[in-house]
Amino acid sequence: MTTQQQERTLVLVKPDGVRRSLVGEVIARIERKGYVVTSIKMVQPDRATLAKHYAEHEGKPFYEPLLEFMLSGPVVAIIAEGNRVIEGFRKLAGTTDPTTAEPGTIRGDLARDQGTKVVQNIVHGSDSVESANREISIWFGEVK
Ligand code: DAT
Ligand code: MG
Repeated sequence: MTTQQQERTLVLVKPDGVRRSLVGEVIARIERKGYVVTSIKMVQPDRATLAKHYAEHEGKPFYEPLLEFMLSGPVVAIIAEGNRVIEGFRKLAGTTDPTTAEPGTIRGDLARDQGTKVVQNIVHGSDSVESANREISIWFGEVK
């Protein structure tokens, strides 16, 4: 736990979060935790970018609804840095299903199941160092 693991993670504020003006709320939670936002941009993603980002989910029942949802409006892409930020941001985000995500987390406090085919849960966060490097290069065109 004391080992230095200076990391970067890719955070997306998804279209539901942007529509609901929760960009500042997400950034505030990242910063209050002590992580540093080092890059940020708003983008209207295209299908090819999203297909790369969500390649691991291709073929799953929620894949097409997921891409449609992510195409439904702009997203804010953020690189956050800090010791163990990959795990730390996933904890800030809460579990995937917003109904059962713990209160105190982004998803637990701010999202709910809307009965749609894909869960709309405000944020994405990379789940490993490999994913973070891959996703940062997809959204920011660079590798660590
Ligand atoms: P996470 O975003 O928590 O890493 P994931 O990578 O498994 O979750 O899935 C990507 C997104 O797809 C997730 O944020 C919401 C949606 N999703 C995942 N599993 C789902 C399911 N069983 N039904 C509906 N949507 C789902
Ligand atoms: Mg994931």
